[in-house]
Amino acid sequence: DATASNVSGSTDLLQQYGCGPIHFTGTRDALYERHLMFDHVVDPTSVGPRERYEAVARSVRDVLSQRWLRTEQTYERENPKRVYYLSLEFLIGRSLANNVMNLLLDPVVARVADEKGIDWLALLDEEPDTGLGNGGLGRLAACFIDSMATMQIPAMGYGLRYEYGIFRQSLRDGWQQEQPDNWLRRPDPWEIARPQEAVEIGLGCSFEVRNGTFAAVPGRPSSLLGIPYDRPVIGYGGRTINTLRLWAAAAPHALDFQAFSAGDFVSALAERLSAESLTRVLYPDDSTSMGQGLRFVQEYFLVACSLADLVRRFRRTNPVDSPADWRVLPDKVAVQLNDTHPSLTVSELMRILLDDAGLGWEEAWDLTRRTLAYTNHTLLPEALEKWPLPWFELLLPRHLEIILEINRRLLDEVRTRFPGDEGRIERVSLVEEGDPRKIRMANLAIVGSHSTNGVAAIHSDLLRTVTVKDLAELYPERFSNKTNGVTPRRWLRLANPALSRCITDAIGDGWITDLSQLAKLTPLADDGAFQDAVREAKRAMKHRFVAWLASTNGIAVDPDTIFDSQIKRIHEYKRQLLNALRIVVLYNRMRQNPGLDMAPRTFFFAGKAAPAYRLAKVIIKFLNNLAATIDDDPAVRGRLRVVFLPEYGVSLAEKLIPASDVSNQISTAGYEASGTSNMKFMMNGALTIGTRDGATIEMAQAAGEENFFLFGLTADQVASSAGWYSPFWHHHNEPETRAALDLIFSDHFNRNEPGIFEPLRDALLTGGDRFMHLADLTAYLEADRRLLASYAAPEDWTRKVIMNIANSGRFSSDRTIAEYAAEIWDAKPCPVP
Ligand code: T68
Repeated sequence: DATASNVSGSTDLLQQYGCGPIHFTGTRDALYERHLMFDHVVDPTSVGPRERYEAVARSVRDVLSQRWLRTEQTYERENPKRVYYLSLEFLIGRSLANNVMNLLLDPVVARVADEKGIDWLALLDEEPDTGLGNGGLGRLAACFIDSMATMQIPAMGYGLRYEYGIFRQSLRDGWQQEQPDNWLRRPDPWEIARPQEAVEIGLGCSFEVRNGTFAAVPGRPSSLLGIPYDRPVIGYGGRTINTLRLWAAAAPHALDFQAFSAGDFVSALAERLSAESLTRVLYPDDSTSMGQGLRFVQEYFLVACSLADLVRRFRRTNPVDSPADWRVLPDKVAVQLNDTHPSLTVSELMRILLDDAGLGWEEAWDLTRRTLAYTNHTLLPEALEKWPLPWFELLLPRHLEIILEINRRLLDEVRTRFPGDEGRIERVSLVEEGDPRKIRMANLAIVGSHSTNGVAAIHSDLLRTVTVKDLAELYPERFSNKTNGVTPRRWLRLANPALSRCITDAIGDGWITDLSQLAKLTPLADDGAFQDAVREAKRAMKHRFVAWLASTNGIAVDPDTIFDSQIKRIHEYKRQLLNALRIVVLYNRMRQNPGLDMAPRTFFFAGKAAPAYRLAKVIIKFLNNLAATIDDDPAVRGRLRVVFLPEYGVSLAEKLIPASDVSNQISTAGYEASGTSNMKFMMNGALTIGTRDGATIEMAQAAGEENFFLFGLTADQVASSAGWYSPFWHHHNEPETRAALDLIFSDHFNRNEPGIFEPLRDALLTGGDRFMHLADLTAYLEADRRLLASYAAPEDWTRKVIMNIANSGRFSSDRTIAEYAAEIWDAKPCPVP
C-alpha cells in the first residue's frame, strides 16, 4: 500500500537482499513491527529502547539473511581457495550502525527513525561492545575480516565466544577497578547458534572445577564439544556476507540418565559446568604471556574446533577417496595464525594428515607448511609464548610426539647446514631446556608454515635480524612484511560523518572502498574553502564529543582547547609516563610564569591496565591525581586540563579519535610493533607527535616528515644504549626534568596519600628507566614547541592536517589484505551473484 512504500521506500534495496515484497517497517507485518511485538510478546507502545534496539537489529539481520546464505552457497559451488583467519581475539565493538552502513541502509534507517520519533543515537547506545579482545591485535582481526568481506574474498574468521570479554574499567579514588563484562546478559541479536554443526575434540586428560579453579585429572582421556556461533561480516555494499565463527565449549554427553536414576544428578551436571568454563572469559593480559593452564586449553580448543570444521568443509567440496586427494589442500585452504596463540595448528594439522588421513610424514609436512602462515605482533620477550612440556604430556601427548619429531628433523637440517654450530642448534630448537622444558611456540609457527610476517617495516626487520635471526637465516624466503591497516568504513565513514561528508563533497565517495583516492585531496591542501571545511568538520566532531562527555560522564571540557590524546593499553613501553612528564613540565612553566602565552589544551588519556600489572595501575592512579591537582590549581585553570576517560574500548575510540587534534604515539623506539590507532588518528585529521617506531615511521614517510612532529631516539640508538644510558644524568643535568621528577617525588600530586608514587621513582630513575623516558623528554618538549607554533598558524596547521588525510590511503586494511591475498594466500575474490 502507498503508506507502506512511503515509509519503507526502499523496495529496490530490500529486493537486492532477496527480501522481495517484505517491508522494513511501516505496516503491521513489516520486519520491525513484527520483531517489536512478537519477539518479546509486548505491547509495542510500551517498550523501552533496548527492545527497540533488538527489533531494529533483528530486522537488519532479516534483510541480510538470504544474502548471507547465498554467499556460502556461492563458495560451495565455485569451490575457490578459502582463507581462514584464526585468532584468540576479535575486538568487534558494536555492530548495528556498522552493519546498517555496510548494507547501504542508512537512508532508510534515517527516515524511519525520523518518522517514528526514534532517538537513533540513544538506540545505538543500547548495544554493548563486543569486546572479545585486549587491544590492537584483536582490533586488527576485526578490521581484517571487514576488508576481506568488502574485497569479496572467501574468508572466515575463527575465534572463541567468551561469555565475558575484556573487563569493564571504572575508577575509584583514581585507581582502576575491574568489573566483569557480561555482554551476553541480554541475547545478542547478531549471533546464530548452530548446534547441528558442533564438533567433538579429544583431550588426553579430564578436567574438574575444584575450589574454583580448573584442574586437570591425568590419565583419563576426555572430549569436549565446540558449538559454533556465527556472526555476519558484511562487505561494504552488502554483496558479500562472510562469517565470523566463534566457538563455545560444552560437555559432550547429554545428561546421563543412568546416573540420573542412580541419584548422581549433581555430578552429571558438574561435568557440564567444568566444560563450559573453558570459554567463560578472555585473558586480559596484552603483550604478556601469563602461562596459565586454562589459556593453553583455550588455545587448543580454538585450533581443534576450527581445523575439524574447515577439514569437514574441505572434504565436502573436494571429495577425498584416497590419501592422494589431500594434495589439493594448500590450493583450497589458507590458514593465517594471528600471533602464536593458535600455533598448535601446526601439530594439529599434522595429526589429522598423519593419523586420520593416513598420509606419510613427508607429504603431511609439505601440505601443512604450504597451508599455514604466521603473523608476529610483538618482540617483547615477556610476550613470547612458551608452554611447559609436561602440559603437552598431560593434555596433548600425540602433539608432543609430533612436535619432537619436527624438532628432530629441524635440528638434523641445522647440523647439516651449519656443522659444529651448537649455539645455533640451541637457539632454533623448538624445545627450550630448563626445568621444566618448554615448547617455543614462535619457533613452531615459523618452522611449520611457509610465511612469517611482521606488522610494520621496522618490526619485520627487527624480527628477522634480531628476535629470530637464526630461523630467518635458515629460511630467509619465508619472511616478509605486511604493514597493518584499519578499515576506513568504521574508522572514517562511520566514526566521522562530518569529515566524511567534507571529503565526499570534494572528491566523491570512491575513497570508501579505495582509500588511495584520498590522494586527490593533495591539491586542496592550501585551498582556503577546503581548509575552512576541514576545520569546520573537526569543530563539529569536537562539539559532538564534548556534548557526549557531559551527558554520560558529567565532565565539562572546552571544545576551543587543543584536544591532545593518548589512548591505548597502559604499558611501560607505550610510555604514558613520558606524556605525564611533559604535562608536569608544562604545568611547572605555567606556575612559574603566570603570563606565559600558551594555547589552552586538554590532554585525554584512556586505556586499561592488565589487572595483575601493578605498575600500570599506579600509572593510571598518577594520571588521575595529575588531573585532579591541575584542576584544583587556580594558576593554570582554563589553560591546562587532564582527563582520564574510563572504560576505553572501540566505542569510545570511535568518539574521541574524530574529535582529537593531536595523536601521541610515543613508544620507546623498537617496541611498538606497528600501532593501528596511529592510522585512525591520521585519517581523521589529527597530527601526530611521536617517535620513530612501528608504522608511525611509514605514516611520516607517506605524509612527509614536515607534516609530522617526530622526536627522540631511534630504535638503533635504543638498542645500543645498554652501556651508556643513565637516567640520573638527565635528572642531574636537565633543570626541567629534575623539577618535574622532584615535584612528583615530593608528593605534590598525592598530598593525602604519601608515598603511593614511589614505584614511579623506581620505574623512571633508580630502576634504570628500562624504557628510556628521560632520554626522550627534552626532545618531546621540543617537538611540542614546534607543534604549538604550527597550531598558532591555522593555515599551516590545516595544510598539515590535509596532507595527513590525503596520504593516509596506504593505511587502509584493504591494502594490507590485498598484500596478504597476493603474497601469502594466493586467494582471489569470489563475487556473489
Ligand atoms: C599489538 N599487540 C601490538 N597484543 O602491540 C601493536 N598479546 O603494535 C600492533 O599494532 C597490534 O598488535 C596489531 O598488529 C597486541 O595487541 C595483544 O593484545 C596480546 C594479547 C594476548 C597476548 C599477547
